[in-house]
Amino acid sequence: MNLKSLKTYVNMFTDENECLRGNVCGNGTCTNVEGGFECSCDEGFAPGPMQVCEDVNECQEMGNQCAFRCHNVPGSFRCICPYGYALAADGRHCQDIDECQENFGVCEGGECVNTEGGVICECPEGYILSQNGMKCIDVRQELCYDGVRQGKKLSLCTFAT
Ligand SMILES: [Ca+2]
Ligand SMILES: [Ca+2]
Repeated sequence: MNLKSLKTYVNMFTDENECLRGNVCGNGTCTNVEGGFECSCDEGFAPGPMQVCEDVNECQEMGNQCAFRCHNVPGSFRCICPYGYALAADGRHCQDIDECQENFGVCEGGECVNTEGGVICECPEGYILSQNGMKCIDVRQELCYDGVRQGKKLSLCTFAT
C-alpha cells in the first residue's frame, strides 16, 4: 500500500461526509471532499462566507439590469415598470400600455387618446369627463329633460326631440 492509498484509506474513516448533515449547501448541490465539502450552487446563487449558496442580488451586483426598477428575488430578479407601462419582451425595458387598445370600452362616449405613460379621454361638447377620467358622461340629456319639462327649447337639445 503506497502513501496515497493509505491516506485515502485513513480518510475513509476520518473524513466526515458533511453532505449527509442535511442541506449544508442551501440552494446548491453538496459534494463531499477530503476534509470538507464543496457546494455547486444553482443558477442565481453563489457561495457565501459559509460556503452555503446564497441568493445573488442581481440588482446590486450586476449594475443596471432594469430600465426602471429592479426587484431582487431568490435565484433571480425582476424588473418593474411604473404605472401605465408594461415590461417589454426583453424583461428589462418598459413600454407604454396602449390603454385604448387594451381596455375595451374605455372612454365610452368619447374618444380615447393614448399617451406615453397614460391615456386621455376627449369628450365631445356637452359631455363631461367622469371622475376617474375614463368615461364621457352625457350631460345634455339631463339638461334637455329639464329644458323640456320647463317648456324651454334649448338649441343644443335638437337631437332629443
Ligand atoms: Ca436574486
Ligand atoms: Ca398609454
